[in-house]
Amino acid sequence: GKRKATGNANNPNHDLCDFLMELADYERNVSKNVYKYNAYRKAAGTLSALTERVKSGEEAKKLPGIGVKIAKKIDEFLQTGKLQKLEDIKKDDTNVAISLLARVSGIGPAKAKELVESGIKTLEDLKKHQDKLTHHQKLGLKYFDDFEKKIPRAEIAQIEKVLKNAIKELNSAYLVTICGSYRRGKEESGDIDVLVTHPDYISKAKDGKKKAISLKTIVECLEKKKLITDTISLGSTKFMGICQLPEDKSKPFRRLDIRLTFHDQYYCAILYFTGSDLFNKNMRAHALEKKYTLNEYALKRLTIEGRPGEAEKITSEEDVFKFLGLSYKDPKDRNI
Ligand code: DCP
Ligand code: MG
Ligand code: MN
Repeated sequence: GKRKATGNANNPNHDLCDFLMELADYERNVSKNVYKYNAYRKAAGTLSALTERVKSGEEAKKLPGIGVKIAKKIDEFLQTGKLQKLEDIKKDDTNVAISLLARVSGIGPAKAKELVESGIKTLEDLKKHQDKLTHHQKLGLKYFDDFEKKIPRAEIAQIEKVLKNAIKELNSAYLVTICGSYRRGKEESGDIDVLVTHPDYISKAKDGKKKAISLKTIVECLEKKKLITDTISLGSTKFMGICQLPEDKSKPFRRLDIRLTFHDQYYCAILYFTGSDLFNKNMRAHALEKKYTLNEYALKRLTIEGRPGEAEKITSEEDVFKFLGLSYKDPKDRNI
């Protein structure tokens, strides 16, 4: 898997965010410490939202998600222009190799470590040992350079047009929403996250009625339109694959995810897939405090025994915020 972006290039704390994200990657890919991974990411997220340059660790410590240890690292970086811990990590070839291989789509930290321990340390090595890779990992390797490139907002808007036209040609009642960082208004995205539903596709409907709605049909249609170029995996509700703008073959290949969700679960799904993942985490924690459980399917009140009850009737994202006693947050304000 690859690295997440924090903020933009004109962020005055860009270099600090970079070193925190490098530490985050190291914790995820090499140490496999998810706790530290999230802590560094949260701190980077906080700094990326500032409009002023941080002057000291002391000052940074007052901000959410920055404690004593990260404050000390910020001081070291501000004073010396580098971080010894990162320099040491980078001196170790094994760390560097694991981090590189873990950037291939489909290769996780465990697989990256296993490969490096078997002597495979570069993308060239990997190309020679494709028998050790899954279909997904082979595609990740093939499109390694393209997948490292961010997708400009304008290109996603073009892809959105092609996608919506094609799906609505199939059946005009389909509802299509591009979620993820694009919906949060980001200028660049790592991939394209699409959510599809249909008014007839509801969780309690008879199978016969549901059959008319099919993700496979949608995918085949998008292949015919030359938007989808490869399939990583296709299930009844989840497609993972690769697309390219049909009208411009000079454009990179892009990661595309499509999920088909029940109409009565659509707004919980939109909320979830709009993210950010940290925003979702906070919202789920808040839900628990209010004795609710929230996921990508439903919002359910917890019984006294702590078991989830019936799903609440949700017909908009606003509904979820209301049930939880929160004021509505626009997608662009969910970039934490
Ligand atoms: N998501 C989540 N928890 C995860 C992974 C994903 O809550 N562990 C949700 C929130 C994300 C959304 O799914 O915003 C889409 O996942 P992406 O990995 O595509 O993340 P983004 O679209 O936010 O960022 P990027 O621009 O990197 O694609
Ligand atoms: Mg995304
Ligand atoms: Mn995605």
